[in-house]
Amino acid sequence: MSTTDLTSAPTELDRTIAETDPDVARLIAAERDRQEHTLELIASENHTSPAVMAAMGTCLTNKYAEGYPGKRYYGGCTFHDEIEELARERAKRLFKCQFANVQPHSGAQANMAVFLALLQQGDTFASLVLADGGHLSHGMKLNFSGKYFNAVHYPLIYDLDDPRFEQIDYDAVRDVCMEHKPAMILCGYSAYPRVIDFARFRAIADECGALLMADIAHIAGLVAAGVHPSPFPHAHIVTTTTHKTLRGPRGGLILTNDEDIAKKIDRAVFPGVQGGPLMHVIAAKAVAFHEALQTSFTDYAKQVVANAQALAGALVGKGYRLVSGGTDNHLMLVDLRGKDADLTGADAERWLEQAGIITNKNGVPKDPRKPMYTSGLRLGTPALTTRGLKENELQLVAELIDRVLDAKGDETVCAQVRQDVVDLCERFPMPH
Ligand code: DSN
Repeated sequence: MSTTDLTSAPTELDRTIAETDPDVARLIAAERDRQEHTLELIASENHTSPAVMAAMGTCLTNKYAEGYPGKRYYGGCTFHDEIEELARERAKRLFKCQFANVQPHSGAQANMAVFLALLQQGDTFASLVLADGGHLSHGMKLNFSGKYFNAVHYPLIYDLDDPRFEQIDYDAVRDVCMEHKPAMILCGYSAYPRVIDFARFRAIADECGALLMADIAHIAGLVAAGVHPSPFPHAHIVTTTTHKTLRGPRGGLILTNDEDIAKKIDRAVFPGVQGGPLMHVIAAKAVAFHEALQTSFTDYAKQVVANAQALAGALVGKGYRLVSGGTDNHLMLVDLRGKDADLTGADAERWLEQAGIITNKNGVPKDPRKPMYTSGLRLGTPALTTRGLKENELQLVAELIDRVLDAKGDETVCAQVRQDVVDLCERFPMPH
């Protein structure tokens, strides 16, 4: 296939939408082509199964179901009760915990509900220095978490001579928490490539009298498959998204083993921060949890990590510096300055996109550049692993990335790599 002819056959759904709205149908088809013919390396993205996607496009979107199973504010919720109950039961089985709220529309809304449920306005909480891999909802000044609560931050290890360079500084976590006595300690990150020691966080939380919240949005699929240690029984409260390594629909989820916390969370999600639940998305979550409970999902999660290690090893072999030296999970953070002092994450992201390799610029610890430029590039393997790529192909992907960056985005080189990307995509199609 030529790179100028990237069209795939219209689906039944395309035809249905096109009958009413050809403009939107054309854009959806174009986006599907884009996804089919590019390599998705954004660590927080994935390709859901056709069953998950189909569940979202159903009549369930027509219904208001404010409340919870058996306690709704609208009639006609019989099947919605069963669907939500199924989703809750499967989530509990998947993460081996006692309580689940499947209604949060997103990870940020799940986090907002936790703050509302467990903290008072102005309370102090501790989280990782945001520029070192945290998330907006972990205390960024413009976010609710930074506006209405007092965020204090713990650092990574920045001493080059320390073998744990750029890993969480647990001694400093303890120092920060003993000094500020936060009501809650937050762990779990958006760009942290190493295993999180939840037991150690819990010991610190107990010592300073804080609750421990784990936001496992990125690693949820790895946790569900037992490929990353579980935050349970250590965390009092766990939040996650459902669409990253967990490979479900775009959404959020809150888990706990504590009945009292569970009651507060239910009230905080509804009516605290949300109205009607997105029942079509909750059905898709149920389908995704069912998929994640299968042995094949464990194999998938193991391969995600093996692929990340293959990609990381190949990049290091080509002279790239990875934050913390490597990865234990699905993602890595490339410090581009190790290869070329002038190279920014913004340039790398743009050039790679021209070659059909989709990534995102990301700050590295102590990054002197602004977030719109950055010195880093975040890469993850969940989506490529879903397509069936394995270690050998990830080494090839490292080669393609290096060709583009080494040529500083030269158009001819990008066009050649683009063709190799399309060939790879054709060999490893997206789930249909
Ligand atoms: N925006 C997500 C990410 O890309 O990591 C975090 O929510």
